[in-house]
Amino acid sequence: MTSTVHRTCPLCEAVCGLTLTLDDGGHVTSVRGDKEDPFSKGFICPKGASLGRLDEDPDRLRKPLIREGDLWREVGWDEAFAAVRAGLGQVTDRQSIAIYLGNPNAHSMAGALYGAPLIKALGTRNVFSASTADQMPKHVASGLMFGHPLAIPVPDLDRTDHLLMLGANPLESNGSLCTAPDFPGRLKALRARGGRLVVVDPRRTRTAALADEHVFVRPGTDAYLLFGIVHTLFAEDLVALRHQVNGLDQVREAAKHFPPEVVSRRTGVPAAVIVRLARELAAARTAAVYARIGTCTAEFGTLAQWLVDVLNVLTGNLDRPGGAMFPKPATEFGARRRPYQVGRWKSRVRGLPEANGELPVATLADEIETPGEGRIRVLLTVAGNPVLSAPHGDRLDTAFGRLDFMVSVDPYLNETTKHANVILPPPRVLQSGHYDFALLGFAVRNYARYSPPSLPLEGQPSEAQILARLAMIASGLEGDLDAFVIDEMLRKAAETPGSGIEGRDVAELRDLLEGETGGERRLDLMLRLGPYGEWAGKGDLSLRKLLDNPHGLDLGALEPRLDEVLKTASGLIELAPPRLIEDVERLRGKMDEEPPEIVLIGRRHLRSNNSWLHNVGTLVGGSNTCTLQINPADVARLGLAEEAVVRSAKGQVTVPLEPTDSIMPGVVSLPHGWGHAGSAQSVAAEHAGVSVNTLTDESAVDVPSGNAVFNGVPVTISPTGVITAH
Ligand SMILES: Nc1nc2c(c(=O)[nH]1)N[C@H]1C(S)=C(S)[C@@H](COP(=O)(O)OP(=O)(O)OC[C@H]3O[C@@H](n4cnc5c(=O)[nH]c(N)nc54)[C@H](O)[C@@H]3O)O[C@H]1N2
Ligand SMILES: Nc1nc2c(c(=O)[nH]1)N[C@H]1C(S)=C(S)[C@@H](COP(=O)(O)OP(=O)(O)OC[C@H]3O[C@@H](n4cnc5c(=O)[nH]c(N)nc54)[C@H](O)[C@@H]3O)O[C@H]1N2
Ligand code: SF4
Ligand SMILES: [Mo]
Repeated sequence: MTSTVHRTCPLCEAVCGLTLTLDDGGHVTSVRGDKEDPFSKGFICPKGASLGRLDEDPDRLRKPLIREGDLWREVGWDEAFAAVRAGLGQVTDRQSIAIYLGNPNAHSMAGALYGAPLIKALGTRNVFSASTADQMPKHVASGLMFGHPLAIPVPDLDRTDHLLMLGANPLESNGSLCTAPDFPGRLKALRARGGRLVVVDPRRTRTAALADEHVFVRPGTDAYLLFGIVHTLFAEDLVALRHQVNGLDQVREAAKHFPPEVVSRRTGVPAAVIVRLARELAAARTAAVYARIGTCTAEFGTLAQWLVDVLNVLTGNLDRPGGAMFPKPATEFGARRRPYQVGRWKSRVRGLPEANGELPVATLADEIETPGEGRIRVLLTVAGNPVLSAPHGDRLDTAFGRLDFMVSVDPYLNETTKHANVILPPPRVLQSGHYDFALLGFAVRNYARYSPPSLPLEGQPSEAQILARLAMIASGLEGDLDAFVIDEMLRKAAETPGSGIEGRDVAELRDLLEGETGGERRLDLMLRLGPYGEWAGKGDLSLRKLLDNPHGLDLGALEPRLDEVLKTASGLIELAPPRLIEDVERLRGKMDEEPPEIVLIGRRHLRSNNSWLHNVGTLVGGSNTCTLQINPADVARLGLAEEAVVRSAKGQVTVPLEPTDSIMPGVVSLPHGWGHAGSAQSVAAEHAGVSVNTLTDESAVDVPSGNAVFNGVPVTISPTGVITAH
């Protein structure tokens, strides 16, 4: 007997619907794209197709582990949690505890629903996450411009006439901060309907190859390029505002310092091309500018993210169909926030600014190593592998060895979790419910889909239960965390005019919620109170409705909604936030700087996922290997052979070369997430590679956001000196 289940793929931001066949033992016998999913329409990529193999990986932990010296002992859950309680009990100063929340928290219900309560229970400001190795510049720019860090406009991919894309390669990554299953198909459709796609990247990527035009840019210089475009719009009187804004004059003034002929020297983009990019953007019937990781994890990440939306505003494309639009996710509801601020507190050692309640992961090692009050002595990691993914991760590898106590919630024993005293493994993906609380807020169509667990838990706790239990241990409270959260939400909504349940009885409403678990009941509540919810009065969405529609529900094309989204104190778009105008001085200061001879950038491969899919045999090898892409002219100039030594201010690695003219001379690229030598994961150990974050520099950050800088790292390259026999 086989059974068929439908569920959302949790492996990347594209949220594809999958159809899986399971045998009696719960073994996955096939994985296909779900053709009836109205959003992904049957699309699947090699990672999704390997979900069964990943889920059944024999190296996955199934029981908690406690480390005793260098040895690991499998233990029961009660013993594991008792060890956590004892470990956390050692500390009296809450500030000496830290938490790192890794990328998969953005993909799990547990991360979305229990991450915040866990942070609160820990009572520390030492909160770190993948966000400061990723998109924090976008949050800061959006927070300052629109008043909310999650007010992130996405390109209206399916309707735009012109897409200017910088530092993103969705043909490999499947898209980011732009949830769009079958991103490649959507780009092809854009071109097929006569639209134009321009890609700006130091590499001619697969996405660039599909575009109408590819523009090579020197790494780390996108803010200059974007300013050159802004300059041209003003100089040629091409500004076409559609919204009332604050700060137009300041932007015009700031842009005067960045004429195309000047920024051309820094960016390597010819002035005539910059001018043309501006004219094309202005002339397009509708257009969107979209920029991702290549422009975020850079020295001027926040300025670049800001200028992207400055361009969307100046060309009249913000908040209109075909332009850059704000999605309306089903679990959003109108909690009022104070105007956005950044830098409300600073990190202890380097004085780096807080953003979104977090400190930069680039300073985690400082906070563990530097003595004094508030030194981090205890660390919790949830779904993260910062030894491989944080800047200069090698230093964290040493620093983690100095902790008094460490707990990791992770299905693998890996480069980071090997330092833990206790590892708590979440159950299989198929045993977990799935709803994309975070990613549906960036979707190019409004859409919702819930996947209940496909297999029973068989005695172990769900990841939600693990995190809830950790929160209870940390807070010292007893009771049901979900019931507490639900009552709080209901109480607030009952007091809020226009919530749809104003003045109603909390206990009576609580009884109406459906769901097998606290997490499901919280989802039900958020759906009902959301913009399509049965209680908010504009629809009939609830958990029940999603369960009745296992392929997902299309909630329509994006619609203009700036008025609802704007949360600035002025009620206007802040086009020139003072903090960013201040940072423009830093940009100007480096305008005439001589670029290093060679700089390092990153890249992603279709069959990769940051640091953790290398143990699935079908996903490693072939094109997905850890090689240094380098222009053949550099290979010749530097006298290199098959391998080379790459050195930075922080470390060195020896890597095989992949000469290719798809990368600019003077730029080399290494993917991140490798470096599994000696790993307990057998397949990953065979395909170890080296960690690019041996080379990256934690002392360099994007100033306004504290974000890590992974692109534009100065390196030198030399022959290995090994003579190969022929
Ligand atoms: N040089 C360089 N470094 C980079 C980047 C780059 O481009 N260049 N990219 C950065 C970016 S964008 C990001 S997001 C970070 C990502 O870096 P991290 O936040 O460290 O995340 P991952 O590397 O994806 O590691 C995920 C961990 O979560 C575990 N895991 C997987 N699924 C689950 C689950 O369901 N529950 C739990 N509890 N654990 C799970 C895996 O075993 C693994 O240990 O890396 C950053 N690092
Ligand atoms: N297959 C796969 N998919 C993934 C991931 C993965 O590891 N593998 N990771 C997921 C995560 S966590 C994220 S955040 C997203 C990221 O999604 P994307 O942003 O699409 O990430 P990349 O594919 O790394 O594309 C970044 C591009 O930026 C270019 N670049 C580097 N430096 C610069 C620069 O200074 N300027 C410009 N203009 N371009 C530059 C690189 O050459 C690269 O082509 O992908 C997600 N999806
Ligand atoms: S594109 Fe992303 S969501 Fe879709 S199948 Fe692949 S990994 Fe899963
Ligand atoms: Mo990321």
